[in-house]
Amino acid sequence: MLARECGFELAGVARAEPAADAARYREWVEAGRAGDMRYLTDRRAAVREDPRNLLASALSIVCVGKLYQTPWPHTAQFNDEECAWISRYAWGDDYHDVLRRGLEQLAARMGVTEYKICVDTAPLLERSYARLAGLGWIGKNTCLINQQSGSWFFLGELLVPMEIAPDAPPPDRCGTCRRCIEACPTEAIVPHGAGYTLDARLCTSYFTIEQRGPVPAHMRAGIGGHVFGCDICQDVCPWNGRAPVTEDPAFTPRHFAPPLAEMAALTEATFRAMFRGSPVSRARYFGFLRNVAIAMGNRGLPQFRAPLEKLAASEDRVVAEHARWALGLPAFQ
Ligand code: B12
Ligand code: SF4
Ligand code: SF4
Repeated sequence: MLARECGFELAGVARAEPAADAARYREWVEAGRAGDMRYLTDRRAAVREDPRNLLASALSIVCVGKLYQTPWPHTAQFNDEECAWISRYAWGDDYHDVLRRGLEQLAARMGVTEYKICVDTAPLLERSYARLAGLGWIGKNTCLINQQSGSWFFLGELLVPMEIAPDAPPPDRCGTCRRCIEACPTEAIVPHGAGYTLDARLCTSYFTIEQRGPVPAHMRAGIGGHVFGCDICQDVCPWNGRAPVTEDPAFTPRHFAPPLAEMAALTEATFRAMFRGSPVSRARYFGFLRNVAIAMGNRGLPQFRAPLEKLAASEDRVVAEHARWALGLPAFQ
């Protein structure tokens, strides 16, 4: 109830004790599946093993979920080849700020003065604890899925030095479904033991958001028109078929499918102004232009030749190389 008043549709409690899934995480890192995401593999990897490394006095983790779904098209429903695809989660304000504000309110309402707020960036296995707190199960696409709310929600946590009765994890409801595995254009959802995991080194979301430097040439075709993130494995999930929409105006779309040619023409200053306070700023200016060059190459429209020629002369050698790659594709020969 309190969590709802602070803007969270989902809430539950897990014990602040060592992560039962820590071994899964270690295996994932050891297999190299984190790619170049150093914040997952450096000394912070071990911090994830116990939430008390973040707040020594923590006894409970209040896990919250905040919906960001809006009644706008899914990837496959939007076919304008001239436009870039930005992932649904990045259409509105940066969720880190939105969730942090809600969690600060929640701490105040709970009357706790000693606490730790985590939203995405802290070394905490967020999906593991959210599952234990009853918010959902971990689907084959590795997203946390709630039976009523689907998976279009962000996670946040409040670590508190209070004993609160924990919730219980729900059953796994993926059953025999394999839609996400079959729909992923880059085959990034790979078998792991009896289940599945995500190999970030094959995932469009990783390439377009996290990876600095060049994207391996053999992976570029699978990226299609995506310039920031990817939603395909959630678009196809049956549990998202009737997912509720957010009522928070912070997530009202302001960056839905912008024209690729306009994106290619952004200066660093206009990029910064356009994406200030948006998750897209994480890609950084030249990383975003690199993504735009890949998307233009994959779309192969004749009107992209001139903007690609301009990008091929970019001062940034990675952007220039990706634009040259695009111009070398059969569509431009
Ligand atoms: C690194 C990262 C990424 C990487 C790697 C993703 C990945 N699957 O690992 C990349 C850049 C690819 C990525 C993409 C996205 N991300 Co991300 N990401 C993270 C981050 C920072 C760490 C995730 C991590 O530790 N990965 C390592 C692997 C091993 O962990 P894992 O897959 O979560 O698995 C753990 C548990 O889930 C559990 N587990 C896994 N499988 C199973 C199965 C069973 C049966 C059981 C019991 C347990 C279990 O064990 C593992 C070890 O703890 C978290 C925030 C955080 N601090 O946790 C956000 C987070 C997972 N991302 C989020 C989002 C929204 C996205 C995107 C949707 C963004 C987009 N549209 O592009 C995509 C979704 C792609 C996908 N299918 O996962 C949300 C997910 C919300 C949700 N409902 O699940 C998070 C929680 C951020 C947040 N605070 O809201 N992300
Ligand atoms: S986010 Fe896209 S590329 Fe990554 S696993 Fe899902 S469908 Fe595949
Ligand atoms: S698409 Fe099917 S297999 Fe994939 S996460 Fe959703 S229910 Fe599970």
